[in-house]
Parts: sequence; structure tokens; C-alpha cells
Amino acid sequence: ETISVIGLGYIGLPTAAMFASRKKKVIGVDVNQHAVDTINQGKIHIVEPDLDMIVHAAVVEGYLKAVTTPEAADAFLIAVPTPFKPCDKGAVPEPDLSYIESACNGIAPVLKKGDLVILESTSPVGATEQVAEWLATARPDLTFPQVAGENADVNVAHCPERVLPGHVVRELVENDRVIGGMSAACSERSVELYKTFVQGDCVITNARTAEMAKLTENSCRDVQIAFANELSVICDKLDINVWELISLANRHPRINILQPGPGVGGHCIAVDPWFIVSKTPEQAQLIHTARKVNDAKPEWVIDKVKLAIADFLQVNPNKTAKDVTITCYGLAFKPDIDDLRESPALDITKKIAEMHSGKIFVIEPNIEKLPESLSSYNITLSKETLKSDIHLLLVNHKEFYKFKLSDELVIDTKGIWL
Ligand code: SAJ
Repeated sequence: ETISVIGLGYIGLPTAAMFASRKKKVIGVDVNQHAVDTINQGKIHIVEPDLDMIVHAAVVEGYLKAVTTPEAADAFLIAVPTPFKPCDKGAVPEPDLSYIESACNGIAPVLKKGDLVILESTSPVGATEQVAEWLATARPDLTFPQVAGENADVNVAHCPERVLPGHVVRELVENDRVIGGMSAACSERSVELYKTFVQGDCVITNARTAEMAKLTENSCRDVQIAFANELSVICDKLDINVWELISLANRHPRINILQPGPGVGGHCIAVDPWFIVSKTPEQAQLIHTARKVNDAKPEWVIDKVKLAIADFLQVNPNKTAKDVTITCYGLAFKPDIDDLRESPALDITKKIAEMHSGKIFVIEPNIEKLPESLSSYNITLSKETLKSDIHLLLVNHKEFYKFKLSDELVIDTKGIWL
């Protein structure tokens, strides 16, 4: 049995490597020639603990190869991005399924009777049916589940990934999987496939419920973080320490409030709720509001910095804004990783650099040089904490807990120094 994984990114590559490590023949497909070349040398182009060893072994032993054009296989797993279409500020973003459509058009010519196609990409409800439609249109000589049901030539299912970046290798094996086939046969084939390496339960449902399950998980987390972020803004007004408040409330046996912060980052939790809101805008009131609360938090932090600059100048009337130094702690989207994509900390630092004429230091222990988007500003990347007028903590990296700041102006969005 040959398995083909379309899209060799943060999900596709580890998944391909897991099948290969169980001695399945795997063909990985990616449009990025650099990724394909890197993998074929037994190396990886993404950062994920332990993945390099598994990919290296899989390539050396001949179970995994990467190509740019799909080849025939028995099962195809689609793990490509589902971003937003560009939209105006304030509008509800719409999902962009064009990468999934390209993947379908790529595999259609090599599909044959008996094949299985699984959509792993996080997708809006209805996307799996859409995949089956695209495949059916491209291959009128084959039958698909939407018409042929259990007797389809090609089976189609949705099986969303739900692994946590940084723990992908372990979570791929241990997490339960939700398997949503377009027919019972589609589900059963998929379970059999995942059981190759999944030790968690493979729970069967239909495709639409599987799509919604993944969106629900990330929306639930977004709504809970929004609750914490709203509390932080309320407590700031009322002069209450929100971290103390939350730890007190969490002593109740049925309360478990998450932690506030500078906003919600990453490519999942700040994205997936929009797939629900754009499909059912009338009904998704709370989910929509949570998104707005979390997206408003970076601006709130920037306003705090503006106030701190004004306070400093009031106490030091002989100085101007140009004399005020600011140190920003952390750029990543969450603690102890080097991933800066969709990071509120990076966004806040950039906006401060745009508005502030004085010197800015950035401390980010997980990177060696500043990202391109900050290179045109008056920012210095530093390894250690420096004398500075304003200290802005944006990420609770483990290194920052030991810093002791006393009399300077401190804005601590994660509550580690308060
Ligand atoms: N955050 C807070 N307060 C908290 C927890 C998180 O502000 O109490 C912020 C983080 O700082 C970060 C953002 O939320 O900016 C997201 O971080 P995260 O650790 O909650 O999640 P991700 O984006 O790394 O991964 C999530 C996971 N989903 C859930 O936990 C429900 C993961 O299992 C999914 O596979 C992944 O999204 C995905 O790919 O969808």
C-alpha cells in the first residue's frame, strides 16, 4: 500500500514521516522545490522537535520520498493551508479553499478505482463534499460517495489534524482522531489507515460533523481566552490584579479560566472561528465577539505604551519622546518557541516602532536575528535586559521569569513580574 501526502508543512511532513516510520511506502508532494529537495536529503525545512530524526531514517531506509507532481498511490492525504481571502478591516474573512482545489486537481489524473482521499486541512463545513465534487468533475469515469455511496470507486473522508506545534510527534501518535467519512466505507478505510500509527481512539462520525468538531475545539479555546482578555481589561479599570483574581476564581472546583495576554496568535485559534462565523454570521454571535475581543487586545497594549511614554515625560519634563527607551520582551506567538507567524507580540513591537522616535530594544531568546518586517526600524536585538525607561513584557518565555525589574515603568501583559 502506498500513501501520498499532499502538502509537506507542519502537519503533512510529520504525518508522512509517521507512516514511513511504520514501514509504509510514502510519497510526499509539495509545490515548494526547496522543501522537496531538503526532505530528499533526509533533512527538514520546518522547526519541530524530534522530526528531523524520523524524516532522516525514513528517507535513508527508502520509505519516504518527496516529489513536486503527484504520483499514483492507494491513499491520498491532503494537508495544505486553508487561509483567508484578503478582506477589508472589520469585515468577516472568508476561507480560501484554492490550495485544496489545486491539490484535488493535482491528484485527479492519478486516481484509480479503490483509492481513498482524506482531507486533513482544517476546513469550513462542507469542504469535504466540495473535495468530492471537484474530484468527480475532474474524473467523470470514476464514481464518488455523493452519488454512489457505499459502492463508490473512490472513498472520501475528513480527518482533521489537532496536534500542538512543538509536540507534534507525540500528539500524532497519542491523540484521538475524529474520522468523518462520506459513507461508512469511507470511514472504515480511514480508520484502518490511521491505525498504522495512531494509538488514540479513531472515532467515526460524518464529514460535516468532523469539520465542525475541529473548528469547535479551536473556537472554544478562543472564546475562553477572550473571557480572560476581557477580564484583564475590566480589572485594569478597577485596579485589580487579574492574575491574582483568576487564580482565586480557579480555586472553585468547576472554574478553569485561561490566561490573558497581548492577543491571540498562531495560525489556528485566531483563524478557525472565522470559518464558523463566515458560514453562519447570524447565529455565531458569541464566537464572533470573542474574535473581536482578542483582536482588539494588541491595540489596548499599544495604548498602554502611549500612556507610559506620556507618564514618563510628565515626570521628566526636560526630556522628549526621542529620549525614551523601550524594551520589548518576546516576539513569538507563544512561550518557548521561535515561531513568529501571526504573533501579536511581533505586531505590537512593529506598531510601537512605527510610532516611537526613541530607541527600542527587543529580547527574544529563541531567534538569532530580527525578522525582515522589523529590519527597517530603529530596533536592536539584545540578549540581556538593558537599562530602559519602559519595559514591555509580551511573551512569557522561561528566560524572562528570572529578570527582576523594580522602579522602571513596567507593562506586563502576561503577569509574570507583578
Ligand atoms: N493563549 C493565551 N492564553 C492562554 C492560552 C493561549 O493568550 O491561556 C494564546 C497563546 O499565547 C497563543 C494563542 O493563544 O498566542 C494560541 O496558542 P495555543 O497554545 O492555545 O494553541 P496553538 O495555536 O499552538 O494550537 C492549537 C491547539 N488547539 C487547541 O488546543 C484546542 C492544537 O491542538 C491544534 O492542533 C492547533 O491549534 C491547530 O493546528 O488547529
